[in-house]
Amino acid sequence: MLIDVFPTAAGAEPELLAGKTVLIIDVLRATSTITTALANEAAGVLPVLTIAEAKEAAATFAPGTFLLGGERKALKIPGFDLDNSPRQYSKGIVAGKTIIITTTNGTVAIKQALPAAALLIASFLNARAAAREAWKIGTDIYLLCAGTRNRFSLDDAACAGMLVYYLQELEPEARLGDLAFTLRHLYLAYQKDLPHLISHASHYQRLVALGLEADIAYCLQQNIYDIVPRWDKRQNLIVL
Ligand code: 3SL
Ligand code: MG
Repeated sequence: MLIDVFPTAAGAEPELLAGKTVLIIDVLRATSTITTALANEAAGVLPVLTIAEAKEAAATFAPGTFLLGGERKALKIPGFDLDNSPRQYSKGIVAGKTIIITTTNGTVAIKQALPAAALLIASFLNARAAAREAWKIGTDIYLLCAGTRNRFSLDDAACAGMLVYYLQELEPEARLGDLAFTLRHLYLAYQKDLPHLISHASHYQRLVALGLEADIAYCLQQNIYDIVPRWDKRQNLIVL
């Protein structure tokens, strides 16, 4: 089994992901938000690339059955119901609803990986469960970091390192690609204080500047959910 990491959504060729298991990582904040929405009993999550596409998709749902969520420049999109703060996706708000979501990096990474044989959503919130689920499938595993605007993002990379560590515990003979090897060591060096490592991330600092420290604290919790959202080709949705 090969385990490797792509540092940005744009860096992963969809043809390479075809037939593989892909774990999508956008710690701050899209994959943390999607995981939280489904943990809180959302019916499903529909990722789209543009605001226009989100509105078009919304028009196909009955009123009261969906919510529009996501961000541009980390802020709520005018006319949408929710922004990209996982703390907004509480059970009382999302239970039973389909979430149509568009974000700057996370939903781009998800779309990039649609040719994968299995597409799973990972974050610190569900890292152990996500690693176990990916490993059980038994194919090569690619960890696709969303990155920030086509650049390496330390928050996603730290989570990828943790996932590689968990995967290698499950499959000690796994072959690690160069970045998987490197990020596993990064994780091991900082595992006792990941928030300190991630505080150097430019996106972390941007969220702090917007007063979103509570979102960061929420997203950096480890293994609080034992669920793994996955793309369901038949339903065209992310579900549990
Ligand atoms: O990267 C993304 O897609 C977003 O999650 C970024 S933000 O934290 O909402 O700005
Ligand atoms: Mg991000």
